[in-house]
Amino acid sequence: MDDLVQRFLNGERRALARVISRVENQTAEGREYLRALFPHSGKAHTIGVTGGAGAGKSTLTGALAAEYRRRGHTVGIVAVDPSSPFSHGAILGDRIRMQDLALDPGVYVRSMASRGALGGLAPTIDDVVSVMDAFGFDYVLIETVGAGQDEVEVAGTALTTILVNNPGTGDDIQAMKAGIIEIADVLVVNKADHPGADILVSQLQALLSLAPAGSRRPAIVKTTAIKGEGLDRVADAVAEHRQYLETSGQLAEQRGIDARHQVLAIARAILLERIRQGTPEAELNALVERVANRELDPHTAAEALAAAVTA
Ligand SMILES: Nc1nc2c(ncn2[C@@H]2O[C@H](COP(=O)(O)OP(=O)(O)OP(=O)(O)O)[C@@H](O)[C@H]2O)c(=O)[nH]1
Ligand SMILES: [Mg+2]
Repeated sequence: MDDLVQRFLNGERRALARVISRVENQTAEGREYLRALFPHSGKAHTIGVTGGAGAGKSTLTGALAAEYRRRGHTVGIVAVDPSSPFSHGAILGDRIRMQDLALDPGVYVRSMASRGALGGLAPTIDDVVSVMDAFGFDYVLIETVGAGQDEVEVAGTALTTILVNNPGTGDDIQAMKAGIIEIADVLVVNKADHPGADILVSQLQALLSLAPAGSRRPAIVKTTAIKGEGLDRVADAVAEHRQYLETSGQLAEQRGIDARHQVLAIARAILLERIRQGTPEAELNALVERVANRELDPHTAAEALAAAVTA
């Protein structure tokens, strides 16, 4: 193990790939690696890229990575959507091709299934991000599919969250009303080559003007990710947000929130796993049946399961 850790710390990509696999599989060995490497993390700026299906998250992530490379930074990418083009090595855009990124030693791309072995989403993503961070990438970009819980998860994982919107869909404004806008640190209007981009920008500006006085207004940036356009302004907006986090003292606060979120998410996953392991299937079935028959309420049943493994 020490040898692999050493090669990892020396910057060998093969060692990185092996460590990520172990960590992702949530083996005891993986946890040992994480324990050894975690103290080396905490230096990267982590960026979550979220938004609706097909909004251009993968394209934008690739184009943003290319922009950071132009600026001389290294980039790790975690793509958390199994349907993501990253997992198929597909073309990302006219100018930025996955192959270019894959050949660049300053970029490392890792696709992940959206569910970990324990059935929990957050712990494994956080762990893979920590490993990439520890490897020394300046930026770690995390693409997640924008449905349901994932936005909340990515917001908890990344220091800066980019929300990708598209003109002419109408969905976005609905999503904003549902409170998703609150998680966005940078609002991107992608597919600006389509009609309606400026209208969407105005709508977003109007929405932001309703935010409570004194709260930070996220920047709104138009991009045509497929042509690599607007990414310099996205990178600037991220830098501006980073600056804000530092000067407002929120960076330290955010790290505290993230650490708490991670520890509790892992503790929850451990307890659930213990309950699954420690409860014979027949016993679980019997308990569930009593709940279904209204002989027992679900809280009492769950308490019984938890008590059996935590006593
Ligand atoms: N016209 C136009 N098309 C774009 C732009 N950015 C992405 N696309 C296209 O939009 C489609 C979806 O892009 P992706 O990058 O795969 O979007 P995604 O959000 O990652 O999609 P999922 O991960 O499947 O939810 C692809 O056909 C892209 O080529 C853009 O700026 N303009
Ligand atoms: Mg994608």
